[in-house]
Amino acid sequence: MTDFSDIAPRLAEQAIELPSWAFGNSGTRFKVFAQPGVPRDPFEKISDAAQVHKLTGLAPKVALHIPWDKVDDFGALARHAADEGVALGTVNSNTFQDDDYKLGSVTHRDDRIRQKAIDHHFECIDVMNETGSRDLKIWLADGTNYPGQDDVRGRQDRLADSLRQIYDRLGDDQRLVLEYKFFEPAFYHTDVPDWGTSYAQVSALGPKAMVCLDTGHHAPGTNIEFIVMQLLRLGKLGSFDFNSRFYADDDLIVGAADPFQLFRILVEVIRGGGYGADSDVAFMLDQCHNVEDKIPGQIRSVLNVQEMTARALLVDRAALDTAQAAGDVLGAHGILMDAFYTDVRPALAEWRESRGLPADPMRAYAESGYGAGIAASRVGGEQAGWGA
Ligand code: AOS
Ligand code: ZN
Ligand code: ZN
Repeated sequence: MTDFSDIAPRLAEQAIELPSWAFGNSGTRFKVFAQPGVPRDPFEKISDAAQVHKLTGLAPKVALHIPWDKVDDFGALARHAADEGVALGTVNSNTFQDDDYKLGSVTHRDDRIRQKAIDHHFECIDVMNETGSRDLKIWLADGTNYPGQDDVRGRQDRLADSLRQIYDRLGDDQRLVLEYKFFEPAFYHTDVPDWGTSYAQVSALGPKAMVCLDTGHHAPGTNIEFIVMQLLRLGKLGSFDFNSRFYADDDLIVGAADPFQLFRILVEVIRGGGYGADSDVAFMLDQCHNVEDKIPGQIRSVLNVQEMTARALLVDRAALDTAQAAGDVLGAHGILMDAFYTDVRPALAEWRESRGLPADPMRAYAESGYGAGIAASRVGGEQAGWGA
């Protein structure tokens, strides 16, 4: 098997984007549990995200959500991020919270509402121009609840037209990534339900439009690594939203529900050239921490991605190719499983120390006093929620 020392340099190429909304209070439709010290504004969310990067070296960017992270001066927010040692990343649009969007946003039959949704994306691009962000991520809640409720073909055509208008606004170095999700909040049909629909829509737009794959947005049993392989093969995998699902779109800590699935996904990422400094694939988390502490929840998440990345890098590709070519079914399978079952945690702890990082970032955070500090100092104002 490949030796850890051979893959160590490649681990330094890992960069994971944290979602600003992971640091706000969140919950289910039953209850949002408030936590002490939760940020009161986007500046404090960035400061919390920066702790994750400081202790792990893995999370140099923070993704924003507009309007949840709307500030008067995005230049000031970008400077604050730089002061904290991170940068602003993907801008996520939001066309799912206004009453106007009850029956759709960029697919809506009413020209006024559809234009409002398009204008919101123009506003997001204005934000990107100020923050220096590369990616506009579009996730749409558009869909219907009942057969016959609307003409699904007409909606698809309006979606294409709206995306075209948004795409045409992008700068030369900016991209649009279109996320798919098979259900929720609409339960009969969703306008971008699967990778095929996203791929068809972004392919019609041009080279700056890509697919975003959220690991929680598939039916149980879906072979997600196959989709990863196909999108990389087609040159259209723009970004990931990483999280875990047990049942639906659970948004739990990545690698918690099924570490083996995360490993298999990362094997295909590496196989397809999606990993490393010269890849354009953005690795975002899309998670909420409803009952656990948020900053440690994010630290645990990026460490989980790193552990499975290390295991995936350990796959002996030459031996695997040889076994596959020889038709050695169980031999090939065994080579993959040898890498998966390798406990890389001690080697990663040493790797971190060699780079001036704490061997155990979870423990380092607990001992840092940061959590107690924000709980004591952030007492006035309104704490941010999963939304604003
Ligand atoms: C929604 O289910 C999608 O996963 C979105 O990517 C994301 O969770 C949302 O935009 C966060 O608000
Ligand atoms: Zn997502
Ligand atoms: Zn989701």
